[in-house]
Amino acid sequence: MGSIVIDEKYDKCRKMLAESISNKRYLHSIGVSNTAACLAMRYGFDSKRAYLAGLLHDCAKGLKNDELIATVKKAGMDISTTEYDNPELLHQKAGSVIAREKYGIEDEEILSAISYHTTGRPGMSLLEKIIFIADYIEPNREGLPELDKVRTVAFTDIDESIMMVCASTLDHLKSGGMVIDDITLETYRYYSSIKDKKEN
Ligand code: DGI
Ligand code: FE
Ligand code: FE
Repeated sequence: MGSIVIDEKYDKCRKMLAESISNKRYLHSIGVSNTAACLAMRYGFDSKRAYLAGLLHDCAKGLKNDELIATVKKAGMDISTTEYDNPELLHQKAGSVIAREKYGIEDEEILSAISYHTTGRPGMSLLEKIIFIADYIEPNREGLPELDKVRTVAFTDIDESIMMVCASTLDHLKSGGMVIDDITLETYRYYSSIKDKKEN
């Protein structure tokens, strides 16, 4: 249902996903997958791989906090103090573990795009950028700051759109008194400096 990619492999992933996250989250994932496929066409990346990364980016959203921690720990990945205190952040790392183990994804670029879709990171790969942005601009998103502008800029200058998303995430975290992860701040600084360099 709701797919621009027809392939048995994707049917199976969609079915498994629909059974493990809420319907709202599933529709968001379909939105991200289709948006990621379009951004891939624009920037020269394989659309089907982008589609799959978008589809699975939030596959760990159905897990409770203790399950997120256990999943990431079991895979031998590090958990920072900030992540322990805000386990919601761990759905990116746990998502890559589940995509590999449950969905059988072996494509390391896809797994990495899932791993960094919430915080981003400095020097993201093209697919990481595509998923980071698609997550923010997909058609079902509502009420985020400057959404229409970010949607336009995403298709003209993806780095600038990342800087805009990072800035609005930081504002949101600050106004809600939430802990800002170092990597969230580093991503913002990195993409702001790219913008500054382009302007000078
Ligand atoms: O999973 P989604 O809702 O589709 O979107 P996402 O993966 O970008 O997660 C968004 C949430 O992540 C949002 O509630 C803010 C939170 N977040 C992002 N960066 C940070 C953060 N939360 C904390 N505490 N610290 C961060 O640096
Ligand atoms: Fe997410
Ligand atoms: Fe998402």
